[in-house]
Amino acid sequence: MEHEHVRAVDPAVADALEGEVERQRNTLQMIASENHVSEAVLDAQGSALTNKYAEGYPGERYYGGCEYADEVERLAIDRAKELFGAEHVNVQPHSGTQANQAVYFAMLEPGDKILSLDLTHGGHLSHGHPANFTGQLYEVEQYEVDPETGYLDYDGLADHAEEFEPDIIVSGYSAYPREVEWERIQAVADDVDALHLADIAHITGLVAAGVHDSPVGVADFVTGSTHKTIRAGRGGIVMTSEEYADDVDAAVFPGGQGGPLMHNVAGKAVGFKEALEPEFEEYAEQTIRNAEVLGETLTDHGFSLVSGGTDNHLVLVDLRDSHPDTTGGDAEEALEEAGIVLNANTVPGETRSAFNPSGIRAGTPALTTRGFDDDAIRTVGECIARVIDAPDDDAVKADVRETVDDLCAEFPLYE
Ligand code: DSN
Repeated sequence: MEHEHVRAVDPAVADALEGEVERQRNTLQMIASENHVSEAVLDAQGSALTNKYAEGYPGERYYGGCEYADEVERLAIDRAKELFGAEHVNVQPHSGTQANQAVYFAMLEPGDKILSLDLTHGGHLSHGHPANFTGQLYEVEQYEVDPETGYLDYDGLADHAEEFEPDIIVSGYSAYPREVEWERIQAVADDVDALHLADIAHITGLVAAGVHDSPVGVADFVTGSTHKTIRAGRGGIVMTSEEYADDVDAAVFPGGQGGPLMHNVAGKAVGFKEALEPEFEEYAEQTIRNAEVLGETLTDHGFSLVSGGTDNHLVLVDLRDSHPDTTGGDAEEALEEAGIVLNANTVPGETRSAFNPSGIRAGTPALTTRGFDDDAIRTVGECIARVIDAPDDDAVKADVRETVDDLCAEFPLYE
């Protein structure tokens, strides 16, 4: 990737862009919310559609010259409908958070009640955290995972909902390694006459491929981001039934956004096309298999996993039992020095701060895109264990860095 046009104008930015490509090529990306999109998606996102204003929706725009914008947006919508089996799809949200914002804005009044999973138990800022607009505009209470098992406490959620009487229950998570039983949460929502928003940002690709149970057709609203496991253009998506279609569309535009980022909508269309190919299901299956192997390898080395394992693309490691003197931040930093990039993460029952919590979260979507198989992931798991066992040992980190170099050469990126 030469970025020759940027280089001709702005060598400083060209250096940074090339540096980023090299960083992604030469290190292992294990942040569970990240992936490597195809060059086709990159191409679409870097297209002249970035110049186009297309406020409105296909066939009903507030600007002229929208024939290609219309075509691209219709393709993105039709492909998303096919992938997810959704009645109505809005592909304009700039991000997963803005997709959630659209649902809240469409259905809630300020002061209405949200019941969502606590952030330290795997939830998301946009589900009602006090620092987020949701925590300030709405009345929020939060449910938790079972402290013993690490699984969602569905009975506790039901009791909490009965007592709190929320207007909306939010499901779908950022750091929850287990399959979600959408119907059980829907039953709770039905019992208390609440709406149900399922935010599948992390698992959009797994749901599209049919390797994780789908909330589409179960929950009233399903939101997601489009650049994580599904590997399409960067942004968000809202899916709902015809009943709420107009409200959601009006909440996205003009309610919360102006002109859609049409270059990203093009990236979504291209990525969705790729996700409709049979190979994508194999990719999604291997992503889950890789997370399983990673979890087993870490468990074999004495690490504790929240919930004891994983059903999806990520593992959440609680370091407090196995490495009480090592924080998530220490582990993240030492691993990055060895060429493995992941993030420190809070864990259920967190006893440290969100800035330097007690766990790490590791995901397999990006490595699986590079072709990592069971053996390669086992090697990665062993590398992670070696570094966390000795985070200050430079010789260990240098040795692991060599293994990382070998893996990067064996599974090249953006050749
Ligand atoms: N920040 C993303 C994550 O890492 O989970 C979600 O928006």
